[in-house]
Amino acid sequence: MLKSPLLENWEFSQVSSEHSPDVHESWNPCSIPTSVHVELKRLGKIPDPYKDLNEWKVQWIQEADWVFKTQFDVDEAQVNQKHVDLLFEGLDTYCTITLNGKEIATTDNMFLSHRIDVKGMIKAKSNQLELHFKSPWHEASKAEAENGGPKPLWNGASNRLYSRKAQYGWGWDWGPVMMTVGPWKAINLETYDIRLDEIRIDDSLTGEAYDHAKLAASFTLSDTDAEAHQLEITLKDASGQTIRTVRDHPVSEKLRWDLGKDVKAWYPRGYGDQPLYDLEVQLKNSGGDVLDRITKRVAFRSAKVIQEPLEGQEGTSFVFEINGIRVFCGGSNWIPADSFLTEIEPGRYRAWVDLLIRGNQNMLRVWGGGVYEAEELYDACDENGILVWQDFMFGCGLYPSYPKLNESIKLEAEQAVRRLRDHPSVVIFAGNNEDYALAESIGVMDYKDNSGDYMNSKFPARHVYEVLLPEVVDRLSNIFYHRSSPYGGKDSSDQTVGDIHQWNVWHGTQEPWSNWDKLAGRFVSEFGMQGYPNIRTVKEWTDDKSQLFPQSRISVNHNKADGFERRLELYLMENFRHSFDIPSYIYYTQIMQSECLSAAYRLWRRSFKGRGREYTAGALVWQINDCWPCVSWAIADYYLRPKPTFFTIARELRTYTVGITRKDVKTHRDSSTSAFFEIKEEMELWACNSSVNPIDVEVVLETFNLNTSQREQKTFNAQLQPNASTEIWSGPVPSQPIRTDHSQIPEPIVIQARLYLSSAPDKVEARYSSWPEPYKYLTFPEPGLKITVKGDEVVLTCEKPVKGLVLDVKGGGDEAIWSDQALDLFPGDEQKVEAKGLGGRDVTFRYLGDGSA
Ligand code: BMA
Repeated sequence: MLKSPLLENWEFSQVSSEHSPDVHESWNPCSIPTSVHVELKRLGKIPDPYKDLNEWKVQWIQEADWVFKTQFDVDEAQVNQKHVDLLFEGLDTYCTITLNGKEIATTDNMFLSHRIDVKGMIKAKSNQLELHFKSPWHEASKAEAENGGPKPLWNGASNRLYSRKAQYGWGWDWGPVMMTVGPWKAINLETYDIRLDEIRIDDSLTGEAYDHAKLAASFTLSDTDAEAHQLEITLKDASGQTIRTVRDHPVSEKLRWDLGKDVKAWYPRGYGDQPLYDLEVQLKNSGGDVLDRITKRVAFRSAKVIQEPLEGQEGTSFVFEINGIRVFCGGSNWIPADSFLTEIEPGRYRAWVDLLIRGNQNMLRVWGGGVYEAEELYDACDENGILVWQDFMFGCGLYPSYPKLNESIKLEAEQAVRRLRDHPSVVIFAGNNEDYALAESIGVMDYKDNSGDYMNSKFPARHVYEVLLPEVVDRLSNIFYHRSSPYGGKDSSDQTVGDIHQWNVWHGTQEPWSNWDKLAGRFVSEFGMQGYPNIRTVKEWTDDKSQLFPQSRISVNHNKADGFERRLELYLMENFRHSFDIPSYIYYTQIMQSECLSAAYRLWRRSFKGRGREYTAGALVWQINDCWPCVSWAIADYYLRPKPTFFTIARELRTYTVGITRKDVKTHRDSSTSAFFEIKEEMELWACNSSVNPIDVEVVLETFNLNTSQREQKTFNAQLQPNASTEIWSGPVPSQPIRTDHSQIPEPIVIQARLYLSSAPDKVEARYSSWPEPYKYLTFPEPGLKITVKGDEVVLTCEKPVKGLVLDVKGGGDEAIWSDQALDLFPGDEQKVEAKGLGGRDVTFRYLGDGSA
């Protein structure tokens, strides 16, 4: 088979259309994959859409028609092959394709690839290929008008529900309205006599230790008369060593290999290695000539979602079990890494996965309002043991369901499942994002209707999520299917069954984050809090210094969330004394986000208590990334700059952690009185161990009174149970007096817990400081903070506790890569932070109560 990419020598132009009849064509060169905005920006014809208010200057692009065209020659030998195909890997979105003046296809689904038979139409010289893209906005509106009209949704405009195009392009509560147009993936000319069309690989791990491997594979060719062909199939390990091989395997026969212990199991990170194998398949004719070859990556793992009754609590678990190990999934939600997908350079997905790894995360949810992602992302997850939760591409809407659309969705799902099923990282498919939640919110979800016949119901897309998609997933893969995220129980917000999106912090009832434990679910696949990005990122979105304040028109345009000022202020005012200059606002929103999100991971991981007690088995923050420079819930910004919360979450996801909660307990003298009572401040101490072995530890608990500098210490020896949390102690906060009326102010006591492994008693393995909250009441003493820079290392000590220390390179020079941020310091507990690239430069810093607020 010969593959010729057709990526160079393209030209594009706007062309006249029904909606813009007077356009003068102006052809400009480009190469593909690309999109119109990207090219116009490159040509200097539009300003950078990410800057200032420019987003609004480029909205006309999506309402215009565009043509991309190229001319190419083909080898005579290729023209004469039995098959001549054009393979379009992705066209965004409404495209009429003409070859040498003849229409060969029209497309309306950006998630599909198209193989078009052009035998007899391709010439050796001067072929003309033209892609005429119609305005996505107008086409979506047309489909909407013809098929049922506007339907309810959250985010964007209603015509998006009728368009199989990445939904976030319509604008989201973190993203600009940027509806791209163009060939967003490669185009190839493929010529061949016969070709391997599909390889289905099913592997399994059995045995008590999940160490007995089997592999089965079946093969489909492009032509049915395959009798005269055989396959040579070889399984190799990463070093190229052959594990099994067969020379003349008949195409129509299923390959079955009992591999026993000859291959090793793939584990999520933290639980074992990620051995990857290659299955090389060569298609040969009877003379032994190789006609086609495909190499598929294979890994061996068992992946299940366990939903079982739980000890002492209602409902059922929702826990991922990989090779028999039940894994607490601490991870993130993923949105597309750019509004312009074709601008994501090779390596960028890997850089994101590297960040997940630095953050000790083990799961990524590819959210349904974006795209089935690039191979590089899944490959990096495979290689690093990051589990992937994959949504189908529907989000926050009451989607229509009609035969023409469903046909396209079916093809899309088949292609997506075929592509993604070979990735060991992919462990779940979910039908959509929040479409049941939306249907419930408008009263159209009827859980009593299980007829299977939903096309004419008030929630017609149930047909897609409950009939169409599960059939495709089941037929084409062994991957678990979940109807939606969230889904399960009496409704999609049921805290005892399935997964939930916990948005009652920030959205909803706007709870304080101290309530995360009560807000838990069996698996929390979304929750979040906004925080500003790094100052460098803020400065990227405008050159106008006069706009660098949080309430400026340009700052506001770079935060797309409804009511964000009110919500940020609610959480800031309730907790911090703060000011509004941009550096302070960055610092305080970041610390607020960090406090809020790290508390969720801490409290929910505590609820992963061992087999049969996996009360919460996952926490995926909304969201790891951004698609442009902005203020959002992201824990790292568009430029991959981690926000402080990235580090505090990372601390909560280490193999060993320690946690504290504290609360006032009020007891009245008897039931007749309101005035006579006692308030005791009680605390609880626990530790977590995600390794599969029990571990002996020592936990040192130390208190420090910020007023008196009085200290007290307690030591606990404990064995942490494997892969679960272990309660260590509960009791009154040491040295906190009992109060008998509300005018008595509790002593400002900071409690620090340090965890040491008994096998390494000199190294602090985990630490956590519990401060009296809310912080707004505290008068922070001068802490005697000492910061010593030694090359790429920063050594931190203090005389009194420090809260929320954020470091940066002094003078705003090139940033360093920090190993930790948002640090809490405690006297006598020196901390060292690595700062790659700091190279001995001075650092600036902020902490709570540092006098700069
Ligand atoms: C969730 C997501 C997104 C949204 C986020 C923040 O519901 O699924 O739709 O961006 O909330 O509002």
